Amino acid sequence: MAVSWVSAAPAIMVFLLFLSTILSTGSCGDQVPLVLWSSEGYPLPRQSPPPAGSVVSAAQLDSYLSSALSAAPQNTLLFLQDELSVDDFTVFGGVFGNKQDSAFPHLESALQASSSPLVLPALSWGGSSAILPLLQQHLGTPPLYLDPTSLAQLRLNASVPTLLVIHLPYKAGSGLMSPRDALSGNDVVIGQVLDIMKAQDVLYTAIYTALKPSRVVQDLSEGVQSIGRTLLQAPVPVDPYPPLQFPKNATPCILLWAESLLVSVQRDNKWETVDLGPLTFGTSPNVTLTNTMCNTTKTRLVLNYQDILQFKAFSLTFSMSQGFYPVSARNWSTLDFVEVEYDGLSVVFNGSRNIYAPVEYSYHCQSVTNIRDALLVPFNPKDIAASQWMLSFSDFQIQGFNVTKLAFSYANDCAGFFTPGIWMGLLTSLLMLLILTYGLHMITQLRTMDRFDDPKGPAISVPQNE
Ligand SMILES: *[C@@H]1O[C@H](CO)[C@@H](O)[C@H](O)[C@H]1NC(C)=O
Ligand SMILES: *[C@@H]1O[C@H](CO)[C@@H](O)[C@H](O)[C@H]1NC(C)=O
Ligand SMILES: *[C@@H]1O[C@H](CO)[C@@H](O)[C@H](O)[C@H]1NC(C)=O
Ligand SMILES: *[C@@H]1O[C@H](CO)[C@@H](O)[C@H](O)[C@H]1NC(C)=O
Ligand SMILES: *[C@@H]1O[C@H](CO)[C@@H](O)[C@H](O)[C@H]1NC(C)=O
Ligand SMILES: CC(=O)N[C@H]1CO[C@H](CO)[C@@H](O)[C@@H]1O
Repeated sequence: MAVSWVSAAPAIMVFLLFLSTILSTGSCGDQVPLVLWSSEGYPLPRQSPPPAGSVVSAAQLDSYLSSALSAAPQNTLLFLQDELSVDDFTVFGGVFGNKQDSAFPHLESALQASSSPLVLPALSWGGSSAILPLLQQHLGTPPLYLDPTSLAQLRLNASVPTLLVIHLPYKAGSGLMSPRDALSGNDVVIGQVLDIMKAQDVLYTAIYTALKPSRVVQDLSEGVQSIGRTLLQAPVPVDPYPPLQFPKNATPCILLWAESLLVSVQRDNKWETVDLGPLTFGTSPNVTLTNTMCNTTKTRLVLNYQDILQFKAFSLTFSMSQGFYPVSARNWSTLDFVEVEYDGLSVVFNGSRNIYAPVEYSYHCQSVTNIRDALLVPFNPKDIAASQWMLSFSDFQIQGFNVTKLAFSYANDCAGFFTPGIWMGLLTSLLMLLILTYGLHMITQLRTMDRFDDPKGPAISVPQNE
């Protein structure tokens, strides 16, 4: 063959370049949160937070930092974690007033003590990599990198501005550490540093952010209203049916929509299934909402049916609550429980820390189920009755708070855009493309040889037929 590896090398380089651009542009929609606070009793200038859902760019960060640092103590601590997303604050943070189950007890106390912390839930990734140069520029001092193990030797002089960069050591993943353990390990380090500052009477400004997001979240930059499930945002004619609302003839406080609500029960080793969707939505629903209630912090939607799966009385209850999570500085709503009641018995499934949305948003998920990588887990894992029920809600959307009209707000989706499946598909197609490119390249390089022998030797003479 006349193709050499040398001639194929440019094609491979081009491919690798292509791959790296894809990888980097695929992530530019990702955001990390940033939390800025100052030592106790040293108020930061009050700044209006960015509107919900908007992404803070590097330039906006610059203006936030310059007004914060103009008045704040000049000793600045930058806590950099490898990965962090605003969702970590909800999933692992404590609900307001309850610090026991929080992974961030030190951070939460520091924020509560500080008079006006600044929380930017979504800082663009470009902005987060610009933070160190920006701080250096504002403070006029080079960063000092600090290893948490050398914390004990830290001696600071309050009158000399310093920029301390503390790379938080714990990292989730690689099977060694759960995300929660990594976050609480890092929180302990934050607590130690803050204690040292306090012990040495040094006033400080602290910033907690990350190098990259811990999970890829949806890009909210295009504005809260314009994206998401536009199909359900307004009662457009395309809608197969409107969402279920409660109360019926007034401004609703709860909205629910699903393509299907499948409920299965196991009886004598056989599964019996019913789709409650047609009984719940559409033109001829046969459901009552007795016992449904809502107030500003708790919502309970009870769907009561009759003669379902051979049960006389059957109900499905969705319990939601909302609360303020200090670290993310906003209220989040969670779907806490889904309860199945059948003829006086009941099984309860927990969804609390998996199913959540900012309180102004609705929650949407293509599939909410208690089977396999489930969002709903049995409240009591030992409860045998729970294993005899399967719930599977598809194209599920619920909003229990801040409903203002008969349409869902922007939906917080349970799946980020770049799911593992999408990545695998993308990489597989790129690999195929490489093989194809290489094949094509080989074909174009193919040349018929004009000689069949050593070109330096005498030419072959082919005897001609007379
Ligand atoms: C802090 O720095 C100032 C100015 O450099 C110096 O005068 C002072 O002695 C230092 N204080 C301590 C405790 O080192
Ligand atoms: C609702 O369901 C019950 C039980 O299956 C049935 O008896 C009743 O006729 C239904 N009502 C309507 C309006 O379909
Ligand atoms: C909302 O309802 C729950 C449950 O009924 C109750 O515990 C709570 O006090 C109520 N909150 C308000 C603000 O009414
Ligand atoms: C946020 O939650 C708290 C309770 O944790 C509640 O008092 C407050 O009204 C909520 N704010 C909004 C805007 O819903
Ligand atoms: C279900 O939720 C409750 C309260 O949110 C919690 O106490 C309980 O541990 C949870 N159960 C499981 C199995 O996660
Ligand atoms: C009806 C209702 O709860 N409206 C609230 C929705 O959220 C906005 C922003 O947090 C509040 O200002 C409204 O009062």
